[in-house]
Amino acid sequence: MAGEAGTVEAEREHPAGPPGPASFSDVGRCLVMGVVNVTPDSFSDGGTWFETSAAVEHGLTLAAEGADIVDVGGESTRPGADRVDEEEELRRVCPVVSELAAAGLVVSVDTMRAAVAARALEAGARMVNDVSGGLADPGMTSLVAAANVPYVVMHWRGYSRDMQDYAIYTDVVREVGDELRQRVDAAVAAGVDPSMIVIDPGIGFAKLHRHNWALLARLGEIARPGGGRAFPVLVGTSRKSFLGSLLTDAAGEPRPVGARDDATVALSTLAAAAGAWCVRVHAVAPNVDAVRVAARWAEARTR
Ligand code: PMM
Repeated sequence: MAGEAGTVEAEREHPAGPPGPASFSDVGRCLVMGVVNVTPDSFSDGGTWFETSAAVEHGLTLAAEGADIVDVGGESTRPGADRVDEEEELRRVCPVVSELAAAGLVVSVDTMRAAVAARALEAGARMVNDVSGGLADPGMTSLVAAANVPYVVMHWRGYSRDMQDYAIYTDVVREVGDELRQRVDAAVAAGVDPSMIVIDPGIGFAKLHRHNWALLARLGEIARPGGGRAFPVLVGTSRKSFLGSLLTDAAGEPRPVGARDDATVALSTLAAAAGAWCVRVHAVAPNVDAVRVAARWAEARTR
């Protein structure tokens, strides 16, 4: 799924270089996106990076650990979360994007709002990560089309408050693929260049644990939603609750959020070996090791 033009380093030196996802990925391996949640209430790290200075510091640390992209978000999407208003989301996100972009990092903005995406792009973000795949804001796809930046289209069925009510599937891989196809078609109809689209099965978003596992086991099919052309795939499993439920202790208690990074690393290795374009993670350093191992393993397999 890797592309042909440029490296992330080259992109940092030549910010006007080729803007598509292919231009980020000629590092010969799956990319690693580090998470910077500027929120008080994310499930994984809520509150830790809520102050602008702490969030900037954290983004710089993730880049120093090898993150290819840092993903800055100001709205928690944990199951049950209420929406944050637009002004507050802008207040959280823009200064952090601005400082990280000025420091030369490749920054993506994790938002469902076109206005936030627009301001973040003005502040230097180079990619839009929309967990709603264009469903939450009808202005998002035309904004992305005009900006001509990489656009992550995630599978989504509703806002976090009640999304788990929609975790109903007969054949989850086929249905997620068909719904992603619809979102991709809508984005292209709005003018988004297909080569700018990255797709994401939306692990944990309107999914039961067994749905997450089915999707992860069949990433190759997800890459070709609806059986059509292949898109780069981004996978976000980091610290999510299906890992906690898998790794119960002797008393049957789920593994706490802060102790799920080793399992995340295992999944990053598997996802990279399956051809994922990028993994979105909180603990960058061990996941960079994982995708490097997967790349070397894949290389040995082809010899
Ligand atoms: N997961 C979260 C937030 N944003 N974006 C994409 N593209 N894919 C994901 O799986 C995803 C995301 C939730 O995790 P967090 O609250 O720890 O950031």
